Amino acid sequence: MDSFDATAADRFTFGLWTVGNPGRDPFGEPVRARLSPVEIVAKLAECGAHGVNLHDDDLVPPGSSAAQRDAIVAGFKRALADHGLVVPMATTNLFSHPIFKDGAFTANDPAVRAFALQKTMRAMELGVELGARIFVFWGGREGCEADACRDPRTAIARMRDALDWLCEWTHDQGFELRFALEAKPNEPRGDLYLPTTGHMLHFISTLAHPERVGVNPEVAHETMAGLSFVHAVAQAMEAGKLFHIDLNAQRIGRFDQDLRFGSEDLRQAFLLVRLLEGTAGGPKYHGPLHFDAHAYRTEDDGGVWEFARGCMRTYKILAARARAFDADREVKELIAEQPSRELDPLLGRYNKQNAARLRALDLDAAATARRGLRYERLDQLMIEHLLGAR
Ligand code: GCO
Ligand code: MN
Ligand code: MN
Repeated sequence: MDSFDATAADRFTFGLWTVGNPGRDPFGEPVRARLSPVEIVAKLAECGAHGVNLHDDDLVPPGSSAAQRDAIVAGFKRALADHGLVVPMATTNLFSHPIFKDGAFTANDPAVRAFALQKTMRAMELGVELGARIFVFWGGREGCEADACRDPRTAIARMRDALDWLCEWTHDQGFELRFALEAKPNEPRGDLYLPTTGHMLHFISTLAHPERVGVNPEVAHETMAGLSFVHAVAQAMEAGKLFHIDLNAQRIGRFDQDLRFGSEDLRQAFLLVRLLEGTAGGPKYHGPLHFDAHAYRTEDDGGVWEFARGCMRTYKILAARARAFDADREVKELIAEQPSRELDPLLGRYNKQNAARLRALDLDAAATARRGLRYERLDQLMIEHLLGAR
């Protein structure tokens, strides 16, 4: 045990489906036995996690009777209490059952949409019963291959109807649930609707109750689209919409890898942790730090817990590196370095007087353009901190 091992105060969470992933892939059968939710709770607590999240079906197998459901939930609650774990987030599986082959909330068949809403209402009741305050929407199969099957505008309108409906319903139930929308560009469908966090942020502004809805960006998903995950998260934070986050690792151009946090693109991982921890200034993220990742298919159960510890340790190591980087005097000087701040107030606010002053300014474009910005040095310092050389 060292200072990088996790404790509950670190707010780390895992999904039942993450450490419980048996290693099935499209080409091969499971390589590990399924762990029960109660076993997972005990193991996660031992590793220093703070919470566990779930899809409805991860805990209560589809087709369970009401009595079976209640017994499973009671047993799970006992395990949570015994091991001091919480359930900050819950979600619905709207992708495994064959009925969802053409999507859930966006499917053409109203019977599918009705089933999806009903399943989500029940999943919300389960989540609230377990204490969840955040409900994630990942549109697993909300997309298409044969694009002519539906006008994409209709798909978006149906998604809006479903979310508005569920916002009203949770309100009527007195549930204090906030919704977090998770974007993904493709997989398992050829194209998924609302494919990036940016698409989601705009979509939220069109909802009837936008204040109850935010985003759940995932490292792998924004990276699959070739975009900067850090910028997506920053935009969500700036809009007050980062309700939850899915941490993992991914290489551009690949299938959704959901790898151990920090195991690819350490540079993005460093910048992400720096942003979330606010070591460079600005508000920090206070929500759960959720790992939506799974162990390599090469691993046995021991490897799964190595994987879980690795996600959390890497986060904490990167947080320490980010603090050191932002406390470095040379780094501070390079970032603060500006020829003059005196134009900032003028640029920050339009009024007629400022417009007239700006119009009349004598700006030396050539001199400004000649100035080197020293970003090479700044970036090298970042790399040296990241590599532990400073
Ligand atoms: C993926 C997704 C899922 C969702 C999860 C919660 O990797 O394809 O990220 O893992 O996050 O289903 O809704
Ligand atoms: Mn995810
Ligand atoms: Mn993923």
